[in-house]
Amino acid sequence: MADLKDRVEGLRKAFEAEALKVGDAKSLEELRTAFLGRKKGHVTLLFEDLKTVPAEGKREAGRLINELKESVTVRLDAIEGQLSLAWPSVSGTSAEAKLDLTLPGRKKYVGAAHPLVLFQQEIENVFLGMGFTIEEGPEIETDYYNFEALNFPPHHPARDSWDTLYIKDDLLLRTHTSPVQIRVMEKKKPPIRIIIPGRVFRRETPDPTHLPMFMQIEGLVVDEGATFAHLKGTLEYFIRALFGEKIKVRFRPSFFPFTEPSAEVDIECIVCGGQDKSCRVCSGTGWKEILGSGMVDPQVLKNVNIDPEKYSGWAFGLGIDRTAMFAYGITEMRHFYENDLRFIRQFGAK
Ligand code: 2U9
Repeated sequence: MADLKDRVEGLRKAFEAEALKVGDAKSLEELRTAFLGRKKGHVTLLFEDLKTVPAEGKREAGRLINELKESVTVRLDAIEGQLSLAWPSVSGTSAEAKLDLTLPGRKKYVGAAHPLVLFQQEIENVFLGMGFTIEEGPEIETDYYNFEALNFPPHHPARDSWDTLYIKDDLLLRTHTSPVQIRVMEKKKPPIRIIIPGRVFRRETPDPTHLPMFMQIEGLVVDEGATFAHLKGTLEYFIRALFGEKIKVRFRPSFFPFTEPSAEVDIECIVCGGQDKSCRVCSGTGWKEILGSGMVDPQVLKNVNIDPEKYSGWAFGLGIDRTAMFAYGITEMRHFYENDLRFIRQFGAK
């Protein structure tokens, strides 16, 4: 038994000495065979000798040999790992082992914000500068928050123009970010001055200007004495911050179930300047609609227990994708979501 213990120790030392000399796959395999080879490996032969150890020492001897086998295997695998990570030798003989030091290096690109994120931040910064704060909410909503609280009665035909993707009867993908305003008004009392950016979903067949998922930003102000004049002044200020001081702006009457009165906001077509009768962007009208807006319907305030006799509100909404397309002269909305680096790298930081 003492004899076997000495042999195990001797082999361990001999293996360590040999392991330090291994420098390539060939010498590694030679060492593996010398110690673990199926017929004549040193460790394998130790197992043979185990048969001759008297019964009372067998258990201990078996343990020692197994320990040696385990540590030899672990060490051989570690060396193999190191060799596979190592650079191929420049002086190697096989063709693929040689490094071609004349090859140009690979350029490393630094990540950058997505164009839609950059545009969203541009919009957010204008409103943050006017004292608005940013709110967010769930993309999966109930019928109540997406429709009913916003003055769409059940089965009302107005729901048809918000082509909705349902998950089940009472669960849907929000068609606008407006449910977030309802959630905020339920929790906070006026004055409220918030913007809500986020993804929204509609049942659309994709084409160059429509996608079933897009980005929206909406805003809401509720306060004592909030008026349409504040709405108009704020949105004009926003448009001029984004498109320049000189841009022409007009407000047009419109209808939304949740605002009364409502208005859509057009700006002068920056693509043709109103000069091209066949302009693809403004269809020759010279105007491009960029915002919807209006005074919050008193019924919507009642729905969240805000007294419409004391408070009034105004709100607006715009499509981030749509507006970014207009601002950058992009004619295909799908570019934003395909993440082709040739497109993405044209915006912001490179
Ligand atoms: C509450 C009260 C009022 C949000 C508004 C619009 C008008 C609007 C569209 C613009 C383009 C959506 O992305 S788009 O298709 N939005 O025209 N949104 S007023 O009004 C609200 C919202 C919440 C509680």
